[in-house]
Amino acid sequence: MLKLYIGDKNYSSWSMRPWLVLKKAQLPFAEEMIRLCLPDTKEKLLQLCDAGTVPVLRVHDEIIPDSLAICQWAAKCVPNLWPTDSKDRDLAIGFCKQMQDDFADFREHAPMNLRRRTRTDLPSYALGAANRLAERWLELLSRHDGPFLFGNWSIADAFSTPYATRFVSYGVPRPVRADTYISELMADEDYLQWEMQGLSEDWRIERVDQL
Ligand SMILES: N[C@@H](CCC(=O)N[C@@H](CS)C(=O)NCC(=O)O)C(=O)O
Repeated sequence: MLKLYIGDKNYSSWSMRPWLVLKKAQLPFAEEMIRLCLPDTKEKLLQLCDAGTVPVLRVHDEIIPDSLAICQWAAKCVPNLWPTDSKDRDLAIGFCKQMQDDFADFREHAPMNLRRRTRTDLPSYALGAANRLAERWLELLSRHDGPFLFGNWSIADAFSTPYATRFVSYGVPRPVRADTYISELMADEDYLQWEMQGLSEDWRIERVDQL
């Protein structure tokens, strides 16, 4: 029995990734939301695991924190979640690490907020990070036919999806090919299910909504 603990669907970019991956893997799972930025959020998260963050996957009695670790676990059950070519697989894993660790300036100034639609000018360094990310997408997309980074959909695309929503939410300029990729990610039926549930959350995190 699998249970995925997640944050708010409108705001929790890290939670979206393994949720999409478990859906694509067709692994049945229960989910429980721990709302972020409330006075008791940290206490609840720390009760769940030492990392004190979501997402967390419970597999029987085992607890797996960290979005990439959860996706790696899913790929052990359903290997085609990674590209089949071993070089591509290594590249895809490295790409996911980069999605976690890099582009902090973009993430900070354009936090995931699915219901947000604005044209706020981002500071130049945040725009620079967004441009660098779009370039990385173009580089990978040019190596394969097919709509996704490694041809077929893979965990790398799940890691790109929250960034795709940031480009759209904040009206960040992007090259046409990157825009097509963003549209592809945001037309995905699992993404749309997540988005619909996120949009129906009727509470706000003011600090994020003001950006
Ligand atoms: N590296 C972790 C980061 C997870 C993370 O930062 N999650 C945020 C929610 S989107 C969180 O739990 N924040 C709550 C807090 O830090 O108190 C992962 O990939 O899962």
